[in-house]
Amino acid sequence: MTFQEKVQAVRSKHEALLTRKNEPIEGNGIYEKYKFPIITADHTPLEWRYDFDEKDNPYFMQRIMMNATLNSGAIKWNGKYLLVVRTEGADRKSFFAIAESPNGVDNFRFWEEPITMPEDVIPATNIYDMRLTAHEDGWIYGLFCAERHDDSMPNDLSAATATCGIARTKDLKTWERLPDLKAKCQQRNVVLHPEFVNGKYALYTRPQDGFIDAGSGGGIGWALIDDITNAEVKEEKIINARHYHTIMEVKNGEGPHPIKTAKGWLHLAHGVRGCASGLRYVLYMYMTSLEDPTKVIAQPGGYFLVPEGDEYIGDVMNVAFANGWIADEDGKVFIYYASSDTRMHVATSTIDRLIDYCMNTPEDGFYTGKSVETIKALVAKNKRSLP
Ligand code: M1P
Repeated sequence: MTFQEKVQAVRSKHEALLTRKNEPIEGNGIYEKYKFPIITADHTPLEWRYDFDEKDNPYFMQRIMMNATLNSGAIKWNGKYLLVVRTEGADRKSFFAIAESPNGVDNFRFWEEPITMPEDVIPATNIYDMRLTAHEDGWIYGLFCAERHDDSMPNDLSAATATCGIARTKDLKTWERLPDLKAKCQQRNVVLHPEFVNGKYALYTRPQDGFIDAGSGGGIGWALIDDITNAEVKEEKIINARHYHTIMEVKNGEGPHPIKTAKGWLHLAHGVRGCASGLRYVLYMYMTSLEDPTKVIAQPGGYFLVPEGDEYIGDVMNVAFANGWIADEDGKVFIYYASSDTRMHVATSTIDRLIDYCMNTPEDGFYTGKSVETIKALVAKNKRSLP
């Protein structure tokens, strides 16, 4: 093959992938997953990966390889479905890049260049998992994890710290970096609530003892912030706690910011438990009160969405993770989740179905006996209602 023929072959294959039609697969009544992942490393622009100059790249090899496209923030913007994709190169560095789709389920195409995220005082080694919030103050905020080496352990090359980075934008192209969140402990999975609460900015937090270990962190926290341009967690209370022998025994974390509905705030989060094969990350939902967003009013037991089939396989196996969803005005909801820290997927549902799921799924009774009682109560109900 000539150089030009190789270029042509790669371009055609790429275009076919980008324009591949997606279709829902049979759902569980709560949501429908889709046949194909929506964004993979292969979706990233060829110009990021290849040098198209034959003189400099006679073998037409990839000069910069991409490893994964995962945990993406989401927003509807000028009628398009936009994901701020955590894109990871072969060098393990994540960066943010926007991919846009006309319909939310396929034809995702990256913008020409990744986002240049300004640094805080100390540059971050890695940044990832942005949660987008179009706040009522008029800005679009991106809160993300800023990871740095933990210099208090100079001999441990794996020792790291997680801090919440904060940036804001009006056009998703130019970002203003604000100082990182100040807190008494490490923080990951921090999310900005879209409305002021008592005149203050409100954060969902996830206090943690170490970089990986949530330890005594307790669960998803809530903190009011006086000044977002110099944000500090002064007081924090746990609003969604972890519990022994549940899907969130080891840790949990808020997903995207909650969706406001007539019945309360709909939340999507991830829960983690340990097992022989390592950590298992699944998604779960809960609802909080409109009058008091710190009060949980519905908490279905167990998981909402888990990795299935090929979704189990990837860089970090057995992981479903979501930090973006979009609710359309007609009530359709696009849930964007990553599988096994490798690729992005979509599942669709509606506000009404998600509320029904949250309000009518039995809670976790925390004991096996309770689970049996719950099943038997349903059997009895069905006996009464069936002809
Ligand atoms: O590897 C699974 C996930 O692990 C972390 O999530 P958490 O903070 O809840 O432990 C994050 O690094 C996340 O990006 C990753 O998907």
